[in-house]
Amino acid sequence: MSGIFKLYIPLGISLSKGVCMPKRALITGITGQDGAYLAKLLLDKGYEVYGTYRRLSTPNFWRLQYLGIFEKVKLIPCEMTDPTGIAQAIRIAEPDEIYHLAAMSFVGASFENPIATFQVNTLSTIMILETVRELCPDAKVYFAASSEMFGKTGIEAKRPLNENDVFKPLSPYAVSKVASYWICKIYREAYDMFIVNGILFNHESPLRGLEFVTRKISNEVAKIALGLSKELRLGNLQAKRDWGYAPDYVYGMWLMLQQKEPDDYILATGEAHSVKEFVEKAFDIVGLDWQDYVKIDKRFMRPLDVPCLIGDYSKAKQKLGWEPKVKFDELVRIMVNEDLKRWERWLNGEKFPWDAPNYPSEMNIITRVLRM
Ligand code: NDP
Ligand code: GDR
Repeated sequence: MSGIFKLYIPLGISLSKGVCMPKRALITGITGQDGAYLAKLLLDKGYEVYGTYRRLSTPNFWRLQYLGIFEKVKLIPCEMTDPTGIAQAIRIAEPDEIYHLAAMSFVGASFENPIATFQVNTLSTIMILETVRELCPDAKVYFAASSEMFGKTGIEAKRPLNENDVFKPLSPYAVSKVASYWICKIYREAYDMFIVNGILFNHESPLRGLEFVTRKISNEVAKIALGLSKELRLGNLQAKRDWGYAPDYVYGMWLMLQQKEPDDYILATGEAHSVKEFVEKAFDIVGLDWQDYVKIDKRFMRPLDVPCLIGDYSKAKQKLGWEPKVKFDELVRIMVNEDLKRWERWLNGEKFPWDAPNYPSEMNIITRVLRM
């Protein structure tokens, strides 16, 4: 494998048996928000980028197309519950760096589908580590851990959380990530592998999935402003999150794999804002009063919800030189303005890679919550 006998030099080049070769990265979940931004970053750095996607009856490459990189990445079909597919993807890519991002990433849905959440999120991580150990033990691995793992600690600590705080998860999703986090640490120590846990707080962008609250708000506010919608139905408005900008965070992922020693890092902004604040700011941007449009709907309440999560990114700042560039106000502006532009283009009859017109109304989705 290419990872074994290499001497690493900076950026996207590695020296293999005296020959300069582009570094090879494998991204699981390249069709998601982070996968797409990370692929763009690595291509810009000269990497050869491989990405796994799952076969769907309708292709889901809009983010890669939106960033203009669809033709530049090499795609490998791979379902994250299939060990053969995972081994095959790693064999094909012969990666120097693996970014394991694929996951059932929606916390709310993990209450609906806890078993699938574990199968996809936790078993896939073990399968990847086992395959790397067997085939390319020198490959560096990034695992997408999450602030959601802190759960109840977020309520008890009443301060920004750091890498030494304990995990007290409050969702099946969080437990699936805690299990993966620990398996990553175990493989790192037991087999001396380069494995990093990136404990990332929420990060958003115009490429965020529509079921996540920030994009749900920016998309619906844009539609309301243009007369395409009349209301925005939400759950817990009091929940506070530490929201950053996804392109800043994928840069942090890359930095973590460029260090001499593997370690775990938090990426965050150090500020928390409530869902209500996000809503107010978003409606302000289009000159409307949120109270005229927002309705509370129990279907968007979770059986358990972490009330507040704030991250302390000082270790990443000190060791990686990483800092978030985009903070809350600018993030809301970027997202609302981008969704406004897209709906305006759509009204003008333009076609471009974009998810919103094909997204079903959430009112048509029947969940367990409705039956409780
Ligand atoms: P997304 O939901 O946007 O992307 C998830 C990716 O995983 C998609 O490519 C998706 O494919 C793929 N995937 C899901 N299930 C499977 C499966 N069964 N087999 C193969 N592929 C699958 O998530 P993000 O990009 O926002 O997040 C990336 C990672 O970081 C996730 O692991 C998430 O849990 C974690 N994370 C995210 C944070 C955030 O704020 N964004 C914060 C902390 C952690 P498809 O496109 O087909 O659905
Ligand atoms: P989160 O993000 O659960 O933090 O997970 P999400 O945007 O789904 O929820 C944030 C907070 O908003 C509240 N909320 C609503 N959420 C949604 N989705 N829809 C609503 O209508 C709504 N109303 C209020 C939620 O209850 C919650 O408190 C994200 C994901 O990216 C995870 O993969 C990642 O690990 C964590 O961030 C860090």
